[in-house]
Amino acid sequence: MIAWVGIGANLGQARANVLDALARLALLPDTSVLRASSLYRTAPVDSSGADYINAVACIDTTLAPHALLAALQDIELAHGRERPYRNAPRTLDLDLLLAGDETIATDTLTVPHPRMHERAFVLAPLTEIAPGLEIPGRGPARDFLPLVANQAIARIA
Ligand code: PH2
Ligand code: MG
Ligand code: MG
Repeated sequence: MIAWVGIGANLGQARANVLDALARLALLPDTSVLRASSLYRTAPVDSSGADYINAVACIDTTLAPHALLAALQDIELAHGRERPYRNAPRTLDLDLLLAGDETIATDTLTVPHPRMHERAFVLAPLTEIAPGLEIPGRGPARDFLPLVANQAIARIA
């Protein structure tokens, strides 16, 4: 399965945490990182605290979606992720954005990620590495970029 993972951090060593997350994704069983976007500095959206560092990775994995979700949560916990309240600043957030062309709606996992098309910090890195990508049920990811043009985002060299 080809899966797309959103990576974000705005607490602690945010840039280092995002890079470490990419390294840990590559170490998951039967998983390889096919593509990783640039890093982006982004203003918090419905969140607070420092600017975020965001990126998106494309992985090829034999893990099933819920097993992948659990593996992502393990990586978050390795970075001391705490969840004091919704959208709190975080040392590391890993979101399963897309899992092949699957649509999943369970108590613990919704794929495609329900807000990904509303967020420049997802759409910009995603379309950087996959310009023609379709969000199942919604259409081409790039079609949503004009709608988030008001969200502050800058690619980091
Ligand atoms: N993640 C959120 C809420 N708001 N804002 C930015 N800029 N980047 C994020 O990764 C982010 C956010 C919830 O996970
Ligand atoms: Mg998130
Ligand atoms: Mg999350």
